[in-house]
Amino acid sequence: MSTLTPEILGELEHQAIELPSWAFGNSGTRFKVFSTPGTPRDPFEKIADAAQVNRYTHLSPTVALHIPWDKVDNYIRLRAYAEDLGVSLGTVNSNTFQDDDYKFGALTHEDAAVRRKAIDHHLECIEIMHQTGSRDLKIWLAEGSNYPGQADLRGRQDRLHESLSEIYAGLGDEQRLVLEYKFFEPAFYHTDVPDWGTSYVQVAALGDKAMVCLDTGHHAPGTNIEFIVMQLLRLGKLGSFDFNSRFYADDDLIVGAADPFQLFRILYEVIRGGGYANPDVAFMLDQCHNIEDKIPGQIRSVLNVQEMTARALSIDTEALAAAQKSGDVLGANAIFMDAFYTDVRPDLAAWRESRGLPADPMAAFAASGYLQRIAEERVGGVQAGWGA
Ligand code: AOS
Ligand code: ZN
Ligand code: ZN
Repeated sequence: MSTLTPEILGELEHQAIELPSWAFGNSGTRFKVFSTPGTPRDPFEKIADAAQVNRYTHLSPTVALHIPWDKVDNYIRLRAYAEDLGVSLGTVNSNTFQDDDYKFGALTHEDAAVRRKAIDHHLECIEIMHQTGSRDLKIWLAEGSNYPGQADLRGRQDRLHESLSEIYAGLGDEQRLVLEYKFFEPAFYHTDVPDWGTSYVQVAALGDKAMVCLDTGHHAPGTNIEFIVMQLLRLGKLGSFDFNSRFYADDDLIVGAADPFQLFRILYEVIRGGGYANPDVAFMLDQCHNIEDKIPGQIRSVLNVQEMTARALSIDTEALAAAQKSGDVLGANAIFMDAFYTDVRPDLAAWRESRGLPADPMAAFAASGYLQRIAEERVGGVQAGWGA
C-alpha cells in the first residue's frame, strides 16, 4: 500500500539541501587524518564531487564554500564551473580560527588591531559573495576562554556587537549574515556565542538581515533541539541549519545516523513553522567523512533528510490537533509515532524512478565508477577541511 500521497510527493520536489565543500576533502580527528584516494585537490574538484550528489538525487542544488579553504583566483570562473555542472554556490563560511593572531579571540579580541583583521576578513568574504552569487555569510566563532577569570565576559560581548555591526553594515541589500552558536570547543570554559539565546540577542541587535544558524551538533546532550527550531521560526530568526549527527560532542557525523527520531522531530517543527522549502532558511549539512567515502556519505545524508521529511509530512495533522485539544495524551503521541514508524523508502524509490532518477541513488553512484575514476585521475589530494 502506498504511504505517501501525491500531494506529499509533490511537496518533496521543492526540497533543497546545501552541501558543504569541506565534506569532500579529507578530514579527521586530532589523532589521525586518513586520506581517501581521489580526494579533491582544489575547490573545483570539490564542486565536481558535490555535483555528483545532486546528479543522483536532485536534492542538493547548492554548495557552501569556506574561505580560505576554497580560496581561488577567480570566483566568477568557479561559479560558472559550478553552474555548468548544475549546481550553484551557496553560503560562504568565514574562518577566524586558524591564525595565531586569534589565540585569544577575533571579533571579541581585546586588541583593536586583531579585531580589525577579523572584521576585514569578513568584509572580504562579503566581496567574494558578490562574485559567487551567494546570499549568506555564515559566521562561526571559535572564541572563548578556558579558565574562570581569564576573560572579561561582558566586555567581549560588547566588542562582539561592535564587530558584528561593522560586518553587517558591509552586507549588500540581498545578503544576510547568519551567526552560529556552539556551547563549547575549542574553548572549554566559556564560548562567546554558546547558545541560541546569545546568537538571537546579537543578531536581533543588528537588524532583519541577521539570523541565527542552528548546528544540530552544537547542543548539550538531551537538549530539546526541536523546541529551539520552533522558537526561532516563530521569531522569524532561523536563517540556516547545519545538519549533522552527534553521539558525544560535535561529531559531525551523517545527519540522521545517530538519532533519526530527533531529525524527524526537528523536521516536523520545520514543516509546522513554515516548511522545509522555506526560502528564508538554508538547509545545509555540516559534516566530515573521516572514514567513509565522502560522496556516498553525502548521498546518504541528503536521502536521510528526505526520508525523515517524508515521514514528518505524513503526520495526520488534523487528527493530531484534535487529540492535542482534547487532552488525549497517548492518542496524540500514537499519531506522531505512527508517522515516524512508517517506512517511506519504497514510495520514495518509485517516485524517484518516475522522475528519471535512480530508485537507489547509493547503488547507482557506486555502479557509475566515479570513485575509481577520480582515484586514478587525482593524485596528491590535499587535506581540505579542518586544518587545510
Ligand atoms: C564548527 O564547529 C562549526 O560547526 C562550523 O559551522 C563549521 O564546521 C565550520 O565553519 C566549517 O566551515
Ligand atoms: Zn556548523
Ligand atoms: Zn560544529
